[in-house]
Amino acid sequence: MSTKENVLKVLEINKGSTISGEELASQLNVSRSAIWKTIQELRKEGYAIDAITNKGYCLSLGNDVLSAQGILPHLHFQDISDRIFVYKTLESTNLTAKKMALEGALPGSVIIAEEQTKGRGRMGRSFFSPAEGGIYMSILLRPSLNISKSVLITTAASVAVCKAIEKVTGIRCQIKWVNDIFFNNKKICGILTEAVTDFETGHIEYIILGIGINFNTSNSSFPSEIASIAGSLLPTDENSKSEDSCSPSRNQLIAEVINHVIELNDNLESREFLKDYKSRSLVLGKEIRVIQIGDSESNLNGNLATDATAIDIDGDGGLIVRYKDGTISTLNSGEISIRVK
Ligand code: BTX
Repeated sequence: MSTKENVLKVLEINKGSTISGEELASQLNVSRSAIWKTIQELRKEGYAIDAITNKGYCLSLGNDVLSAQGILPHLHFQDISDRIFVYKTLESTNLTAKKMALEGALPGSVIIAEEQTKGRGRMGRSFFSPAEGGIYMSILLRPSLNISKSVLITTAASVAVCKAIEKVTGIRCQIKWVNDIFFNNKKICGILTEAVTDFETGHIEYIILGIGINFNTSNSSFPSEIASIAGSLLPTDENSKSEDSCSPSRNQLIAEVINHVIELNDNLESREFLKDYKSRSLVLGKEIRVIQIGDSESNLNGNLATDATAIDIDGDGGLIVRYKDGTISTLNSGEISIRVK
């Protein structure tokens, strides 16, 4: 680890309290002037570090610059502590995760960006990923079950994200089958699960779980085409952005998402989480419109749409629906979208 990473690590562990330059220097075995220079560098990168006369340095509790060092104190799985990679800007964390997987990255690696320039959604759609206020992360997982059950991975991830959000903010979110998380009837998070396949054997080597959360994205920043559907967990408007020391941090939420995803992924077969999934469902018991993307018998923006009632979630995370003619069917495919009427 570089001196900068080490200084940040100690400041994060002592976040909110003061540590003297002398103590930092002796703990890290570097000179006091090296500490001073490092603090200046960190400040330039946006870290809110106070220097208190005769006491030393203090990383403000309201500091929310994303960093591995800020995530680690909240992480339960310290064996992956050297697999957390944080970037300022990426095209897409899923894309970088895929490249890293092909280059031999280990399972449990997490790729995080402050901003994405080509954030991806399902079926070629895009995910708006501005700098400041968002969380864009991809977790590399080894599939623990047959890929035909892949809906289950997304289902478990939705529950993991909801539990993490509830732990860190106290907010109880709902899930719209299969991969959208809602708060106050607005979409605050999307999940994109992709697979990396071995070309020769055709085996799935990795699952890339991409998670995008509008954490404290300002509501006014959403582009007009999504302004009516997108929302933010803890919205701030530009004038009221504060360094409130009590507000939860993105680093904390990222760590809790990782904790819950790994825990649930290790216990997928038990399907215990499906109870939680159902209790958070935004669609069960509701009239919905089932949209088959890209079907030629189109009647909704080039897609086939049928009205149905959402009646249950099956053991593999599929959505059981009853069509108007009484036919019952289970939706599993990623090529299907639903709208709550
Ligand atoms: P999705 O296809 O279900 O949702 C994308 C749709 O959601 C868009 O067409 C638009 O209508 C709406 N939308 C776009 N941006 C936002 C936003 N910021 N908030 C709310 N609604 C929005 C969902 O796909 C999966 C998204 C996964 C995003 C993560 S971020 C980290 C990782 N890297 C990456 O490139 N994608 C994933």
